[in-house]
Formats: sequence, structure tokens, C-alpha cells
Amino acid sequence: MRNRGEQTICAISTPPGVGGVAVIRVSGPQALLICKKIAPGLTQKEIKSHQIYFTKIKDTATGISGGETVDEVVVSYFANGKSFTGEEVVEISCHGSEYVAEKIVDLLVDNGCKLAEKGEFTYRAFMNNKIDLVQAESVLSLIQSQNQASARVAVRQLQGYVSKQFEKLESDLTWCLAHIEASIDFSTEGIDVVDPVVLIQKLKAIRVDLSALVSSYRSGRLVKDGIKVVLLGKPNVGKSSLLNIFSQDDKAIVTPVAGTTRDVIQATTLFDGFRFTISDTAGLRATEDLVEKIGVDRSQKEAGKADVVLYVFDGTEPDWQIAKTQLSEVNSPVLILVNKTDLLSESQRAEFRKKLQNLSANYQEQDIIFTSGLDPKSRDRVLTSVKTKIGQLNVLDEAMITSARQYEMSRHALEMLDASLQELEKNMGAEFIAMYLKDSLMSIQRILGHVFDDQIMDRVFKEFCIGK
Ligand SMILES: Nc1nc2c(ncn2[C@@H]2O[C@H](COP(=O)(O)OP(=O)(O)OP(=O)(O)O)[C@@H](O)[C@H]2O)c(=O)[nH]1
Ligand SMILES: [Mg+2]
Repeated sequence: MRNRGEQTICAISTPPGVGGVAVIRVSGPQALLICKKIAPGLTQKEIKSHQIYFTKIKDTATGISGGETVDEVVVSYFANGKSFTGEEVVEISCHGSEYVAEKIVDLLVDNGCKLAEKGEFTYRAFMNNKIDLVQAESVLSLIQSQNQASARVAVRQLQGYVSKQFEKLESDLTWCLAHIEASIDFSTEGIDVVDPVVLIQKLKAIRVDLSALVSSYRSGRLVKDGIKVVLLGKPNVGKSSLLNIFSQDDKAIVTPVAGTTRDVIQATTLFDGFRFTISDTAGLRATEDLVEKIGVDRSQKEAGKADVVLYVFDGTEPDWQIAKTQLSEVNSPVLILVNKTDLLSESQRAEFRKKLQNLSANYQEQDIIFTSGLDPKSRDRVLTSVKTKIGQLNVLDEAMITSARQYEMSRHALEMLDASLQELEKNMGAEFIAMYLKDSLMSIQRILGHVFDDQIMDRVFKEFCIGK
């Protein structure tokens, strides 16, 4: 991908399969020239940037005079420097047959195009300074977004909101580093270039901004990947019934037989702009049945991966001793669902709440939800409580990191910044302070792609699909 800038590339940009239209993208110095060869009608027109043209794609290899018409298409033209990739780009919208789209790509290749590699259009946009690496990653996030919140966050990243924060860090760190390096240069002449107190203040301010970005990843991950919720509890308490209600789907088998669910069953659902992945699990109990034993093992493992565990009681016959043991083995945040409440009176509910709070002081009023596996209204109450339990997921007001790469590198930058602050506060040599700061700065520059690194490029662009 790296040395192909001189070549003109093409690919189908719409998903495989049949659709109303398919779009073929062509980018590079010869984009229009090659397209004119397969759409001779374009040669008679004056082609202007950001205009569309109706024309025919012709296959001249068939022997038919003037070539056989492959399809009637609409061609959009973007001049060099005025497109997403920064190069000359032609987009051909044809009828959405897989055969037709592939035929057009074949014709483009026969006339001099190269097939694009995964993410090569976005890579070119990056290489031509149209976007930085943070924005390139946001393109992928936006394509992959499956809910309102993740799409919103990705669009904001694409618009450069997060990049601006990293650029500010880059510029502030550069200022500090420049002054420290100057003080090293002038140290023999006894000139104080920067007051250490000012420098400490400045670095601490950078630290505040950088930590905010690092901690935004927790929310970012939940927004992008969804919130993972696991239903846990004794057999027959109504976990599978609740899964079906939460996912609004008949996913899991429900029977009055204890031990019905043997494996982890997952369903996803969108609620309030967020994506929830909900796992139903085998009821927890000591058993001699080999299959069930494996199932119980899996339940516990699944609970370990949860953002929130929903521990389900059968409200009509709670087993406090077992619940206490089972709950003590859960390390994730827990909400208690008291199920089958359609069978409970008001006073029984109040008593239940009291006993639960005696069981552990951990369970506040808002952590206990009375549900019924027979009542779809339980869904809203439980999913709202899950969101509250997770805490603030503010997708509009803050710059949010959603990429693991950006998170790892920001954390490294923060560690190095802390190391330099420690050196500074201990009044150690300026060389050490500068060394750590340089490392921190490099990490920020790598995030933005301001220093070129083969491995990073591979990591970012290998996840893209062809045609993007
Ligand atoms: N009355 C009433 N019955 C319920 C409720 N929830 C579930 N049930 C019934 O309780 C029985 C067990 O429900 P399941 O959803 O299979 O329970 P489970 O916890 O998944 O059970 P295992 O898979 O064995 O662990 C079924 O007969 C359900 O119809 C509820 O809220 N009220
Ligand atoms: Mg079940």
C-alpha cells in the first residue's frame, strides 16, 4: 500500500450482494482518463469537479461496434485535491448487480487500474493530509457503528474533535520540551530559561487533559462495543424469560424444569441509543450432571466479563444462603432482580427488600428491581438501571477515545509524563526530564500519525474493508 500513490486504484465500495445501486470508487492520477476509456460518452462532455454525469459503460472487447453496453450509470467526478482521498476521484453508481459491478471493476483493471487494498482510500486520505490517524480510525468506527451513540461519537471524531485535543497536548508538550532542552543547552552559561515552578504547573495542566482522555476510554468502549450484561442466578428463577423480554425475541427455551439452559445464550438489543449484549446463563447449582457442570462453569466465566451482572432471585422462594455465596463470587457491579413479582404482594416485596439489605449493605434501593419474566415492562426499568449503574456515559460533551490503540498510547504518554514530573519535583537532571517528556510527546504524535510508523499503519488499516 505504501508505494502505490502513483497508481490509480479501484474497488466496489458498497457491500457484497444485490442492492438498488452499487458504487465503484476510482482514485489516483489517471482516474478520469481510465474511466473515459470504459465510458466513451464522457469524452464528449466537459467534466467538472463535483458534477454528476449520466453515461454508459461499454465493453469494447466483445467485437460489437462501439462496444457492448454493460450498464447505464451515473458518474460523479471530484478533481485532484478536492476529494476525500485528496486525489482525482471518480465514483461510478451502477445498478446493484454483483455481476455488473464486478464487470465494471474488471474493465477498469483491464484499462490500467489496480485493485485497491483494504482501507487504501482512507490511507491515501491520510497520506495526502486530508485526515489524521485518529480521523482515519473514526471512519472505521462510523462504518461499524450499530447504534446512535457510537455513530455520534464516531462522527465527532471524524470532524476532528478528538484530534484537536491531541494536537493541543502535542503543542503543549512541545513547548515544555523545547524549554527544557534550551535550559540544558544554556546550563553552562548559568541562564535559567524556564522557571521550574512554571514548568511543573504547565505539565500538571497537561496531565489533567491527558488523564481525561485516558479515562474517557471506559465510556468510549461501552459506546462502541456495547454494554455487556449477564443474567445469573439459581435454576428456574426466570433468567431465560427475562432474556427474551429484554431482547424482544424468543431466543432462549423457557420451561418449568430447573436446569433448562445449559449454555450461554447471547442476544443484543438497542435501548436509549445504546447497544446491549445480554447473556443468559445456566442456573448456578451444585450438580453431578457433566453437561450442566460445564454450563455452570461457563456461567461463572461469563459473569467475569460483564459490565453489569443481573443477579436474579425467584421472589416467591428466595434462597438467602445460596444467594449470599453466589453473590460473593461475582466481581462485576451487580443489580438484583427480584423476579416473579406478579406472584408477590406489596408487603412481601417490602419484606424482601429489608432482607436483601440485611444480606449486604452493598445493595442500595436503586440496585434492587422488582421484575416479572411475564411482563415486557420490566425491560425499560432494568435497562435504564443498567445505564445508571454504569455511570455517566456522556457522548455529546466530551472528546471520547474509542480505539484501543489510542488508549494504549495515551496511557503510555501519561506514564511518561508522570515520570518526568517526578524527576522535576525531585529536582533531578534536565536530561532525564527531557527524555521522559520526549517519549510522552512521541506517543501523542504516533496517535495522530504525525510520526510515521509502519507497524501502526498496519494496525490501523488492516481492519478496514476493501473499498473504504
Ligand atoms: N409467574 C411467573 N413465572 C415466571 C416468571 N419468570 C419466569 N417464570 C416461569 O418460571 C419457569 C422458569 O423460567 P425460566 O426462564 O426457564 O428460568 P431460568 O432461570 O432460565 O431457568 P434455568 O434455565 O433452569 O436456569 C418457567 O415456567 C417460566 O414461565 C415470572 O416473572 N412470573
Ligand atoms: Mg434458562
